Amino acid sequence: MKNENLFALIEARLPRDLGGRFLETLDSLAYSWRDLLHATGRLAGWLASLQLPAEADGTPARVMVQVEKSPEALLLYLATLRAGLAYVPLNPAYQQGEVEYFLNDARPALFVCSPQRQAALEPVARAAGVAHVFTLGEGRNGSVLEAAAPFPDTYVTVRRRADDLAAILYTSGTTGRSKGAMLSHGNLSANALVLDEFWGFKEERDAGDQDVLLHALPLFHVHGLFVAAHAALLAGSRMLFMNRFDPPALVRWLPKATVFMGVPTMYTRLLAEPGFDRHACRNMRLFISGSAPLLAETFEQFRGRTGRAIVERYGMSETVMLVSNPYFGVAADRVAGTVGLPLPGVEVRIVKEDGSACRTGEVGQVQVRGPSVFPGYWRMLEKTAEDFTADGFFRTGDVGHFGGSGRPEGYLTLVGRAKDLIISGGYNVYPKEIEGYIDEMPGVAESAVIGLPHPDFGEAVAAVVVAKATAPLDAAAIMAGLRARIANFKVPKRVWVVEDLPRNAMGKVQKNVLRERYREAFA
Ligand code: MCA
Repeated sequence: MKNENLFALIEARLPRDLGGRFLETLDSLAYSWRDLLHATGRLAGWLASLQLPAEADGTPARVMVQVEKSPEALLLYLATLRAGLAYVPLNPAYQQGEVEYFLNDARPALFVCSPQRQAALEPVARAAGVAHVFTLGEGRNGSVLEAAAPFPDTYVTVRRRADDLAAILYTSGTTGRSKGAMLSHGNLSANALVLDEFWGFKEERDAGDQDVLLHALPLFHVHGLFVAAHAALLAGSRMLFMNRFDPPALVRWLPKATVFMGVPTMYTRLLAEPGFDRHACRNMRLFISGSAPLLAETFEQFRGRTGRAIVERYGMSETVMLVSNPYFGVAADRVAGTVGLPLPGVEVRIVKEDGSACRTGEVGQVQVRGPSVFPGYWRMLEKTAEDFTADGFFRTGDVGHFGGSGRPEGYLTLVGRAKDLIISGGYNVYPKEIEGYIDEMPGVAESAVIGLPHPDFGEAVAAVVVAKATAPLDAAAIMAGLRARIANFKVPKRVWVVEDLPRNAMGKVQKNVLRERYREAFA
């Protein structure tokens, strides 16, 4: 039987010259493909030595990781795959209370955090029943590396089947409770292989050219961890690795790169960078945008400045990548304002409320099925059942249409979300969660959290709060209170204290009225 572990696929495609560079950092550290094999070998050997117990049904133990971005964080992810364990990455911006929820939900056997946070988080992890707590720092430090150092640098990758759990990615939920999307080795491998061809990595490799990926995305989400990193790993491409998105440094590095993937905020920030022009992009063959809608205006401005047409694509944590504008063909095939065509093997349909199919141009719910679509949410059978149709399509919660408005037939345009979601700089935020925190504050009667147009983040989180008659409320105090409890990207960038919230005849808060009222707040 073939080993369907995603790491086995990566191993099968390693470049012949293992001495070649797999990763380079801004401060000139270089890692070869051999270093990748050896480091993940030692780390996987160490992970195996911990004998992290699988569940009775065979579900592998979880390794939860909340660390700053570093090459070693990427190696730890790959070693977790290699050891056959399930990787659960967390945004380092999450505060203690948020981490506590994830620990209690995923029940990891091992928790890895940054050294600075160990004192605060280790007791929380222990209380959640975590047996092992280790640290990994940004500068090649931390107890993980010390523990793994004595292990041999060879390791036989654990056999996994395609439907075995490889990772759990938490996504915020409409009810305010985050859900863990379970992704299998098969989900991740299938998607990586499709993108390898669809975006031209395979063709470049076959032609003997070497792609170089400029990696500036976080490593705890689908975009940076899976889409970008897997593309480079399967193609044997070098990664120019930036621990954080830094536009001037990125512009300096661009001439050495051929591929970049980013969220729209990164593209608008690049456009604000003086040296960002055709010359800086002279070796670039591919710019990918996703995680949030790319404005047609940004697409055009980018083309004017660089001569390159950004490839916008669409995916979710639950599905990995689903739809993409074409890479092959002519630039005019990339249609601004659309996310493009379903990827090979992915079925996308648009349906009405009653489940019947929409005509071309008609707006409806987007449903998807395919090899990269997840099997369900971690320990949420009912929620999983609700989100799949009887014939196995996942209800994305997004609303869109094929063709229409003068767009080519078969091209998907997203026009909104059935779920009340805010996307800020590529991060998803559900109002309900933030409202929950605000409503708990003393003196608050009720609140409505909305997304407002923002020039940098696309949308920004804002809150409209009603005070109890007894207590005056201070917007700044609400923001400070939230800052102490939730990740900074979720904290409203503006808070308004008002007498009451607009309601419809049924008594439901009219968020559309609020969005209209405050539309220009960040203009
Ligand atoms: C940072 N801040 C934000 C955001 N990022 N606020 C709202 N939304 C954000 N996205 C806060 C900071 O905490 C800080 O707050 C203030 O805004 C300014 O920070 P700044 O230094 O300008 O921000 P940054 O650190 O440069 O971050 C901007 C960023 C980052 C690089 C665009 O947000 C980012 O990496 N976004 C990418 C997210 C991503 O990978 N999404 C993929 C999800 P203060 O000063 O008050 O502390 S995967 C996904 O969605 C799917 C499935 C898909 O299809 O890809």
